[in-house]
Amino acid sequence: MPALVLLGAQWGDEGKGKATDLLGGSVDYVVRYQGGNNAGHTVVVGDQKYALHLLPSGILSPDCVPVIGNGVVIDPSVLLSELSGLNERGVDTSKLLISGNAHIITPYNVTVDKVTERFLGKRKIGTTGRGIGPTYADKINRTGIRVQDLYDESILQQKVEAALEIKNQLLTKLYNRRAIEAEQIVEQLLEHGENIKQYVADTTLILNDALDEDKVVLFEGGQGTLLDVDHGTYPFVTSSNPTAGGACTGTGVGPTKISRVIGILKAYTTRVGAGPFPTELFDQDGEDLRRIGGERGVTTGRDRRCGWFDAPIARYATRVNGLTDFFLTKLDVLTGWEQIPVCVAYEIDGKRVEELPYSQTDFHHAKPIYEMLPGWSEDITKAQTFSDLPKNAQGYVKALEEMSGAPISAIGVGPGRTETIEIN
Ligand code: 2SA
Ligand code: GDP
Ligand code: MG
Repeated sequence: MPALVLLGAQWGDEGKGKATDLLGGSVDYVVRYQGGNNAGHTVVVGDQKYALHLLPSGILSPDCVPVIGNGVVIDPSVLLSELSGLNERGVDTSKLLISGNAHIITPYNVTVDKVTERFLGKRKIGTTGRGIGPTYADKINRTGIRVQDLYDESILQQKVEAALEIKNQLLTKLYNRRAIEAEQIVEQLLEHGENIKQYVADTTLILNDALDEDKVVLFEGGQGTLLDVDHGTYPFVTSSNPTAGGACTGTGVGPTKISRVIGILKAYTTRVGAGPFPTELFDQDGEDLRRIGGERGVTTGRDRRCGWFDAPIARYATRVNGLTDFFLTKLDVLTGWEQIPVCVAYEIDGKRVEELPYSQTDFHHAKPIYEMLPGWSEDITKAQTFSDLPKNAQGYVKALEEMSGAPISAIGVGPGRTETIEIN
């Protein structure tokens, strides 16, 4: 088992943090490959709860090397405060490695993110306001600042000035804001550079060497398949590639090294921010899923939109990621419903459609076609094996597996490490 990818099969918050932590004990490296501190990954270890934003969830496994790959965007002040927060709680973070090619989220990227959302008004994306989109835009525009730039003052100065030339036009002329001074930004970035210097490395070389030595590397995705800038519900997406291909471009490890791609799949569906969501619930069931599932943004504290399970989404995730298996999470949240609706297909303009439509107009018009599955009322949080589950819960899992196009190899029945059923 050389390299494996673990990613979100829906719109994020499927429980990737818990799943990564679970595998953390048996892998040598855990690598974030995209996104930044827009992510919020929750890990519960015993009575301790950790909310990780930028650091890979493997940081909580003492023998595992946590890596931030080149595809990630890094806000250095957030990174430093996350590190010191973990240190205060006794977590050893000294093994962390950061790619020198990763891009830096600068204060002006955060400003542009926030003012753009305000400017868009009703058409806003509902971003996390962490500067993610503008930082990736700078990367693609070739006006970005990389980690390695923090160690060459003259280059940094030139790059920040060049980036601000356009941004200040935008801020002052369009958004009616004050211009941002390069001097102060450069000073701050140089200081951050010194503070993170000990972690900066050629992570691509290290990871490929590790794989050559038969070490196990886990790539941990942030957000989810439908938030992917290419394969998601564009424009209501994040600005990176959480899908499996992103693990290669975001780390410099080739696809031939990856032997397993695990999709984390919630037993129902949630989404944060704007955009289409066919099974969204606006009634008491939606409220109940939110309350019982604790569906609140880990980064922004926003309520998550909730709805029933959507099988075409799961099938789509299987297809675009080449999933080998799923971890089904939060099955316990569905305990107590007499019947559980599951979306098996859509009705679009009067026609039955089995697969996720590529046309966003069609997806906006998609109405879920539900099949009702019988629920269960027994507490399942203590279940350790598949046969410990009530018959109807077993039936629900089997039905989802059949509809989703890949086997389910683990089931989450609670937030804790041990509240997991592994299926061989
Ligand atoms: P951005 O900030 O540019 O990435 O926002 C673009 C869209 O991507 C969504 N997005 C997320 N969706 C779910 N979870 C995310 N992480 C946090 C969490 C979210 C939070 O774990 O709860 O706390 O609000 C995440 N990050 C980005 C975002 O909502 C936009 O729709
Ligand atoms: P991520 O972004 O995919 O890592 O997910 P989040 O941490 O944003 O949200 C998932 C939430 O569900 C967290 O609060 C987890 O502690 C919790 N969680 C994960 N798996 C399970 C599960 O099987 N059951 C329950 N009840 N909670 C879970
Ligand atoms: Mg999350």
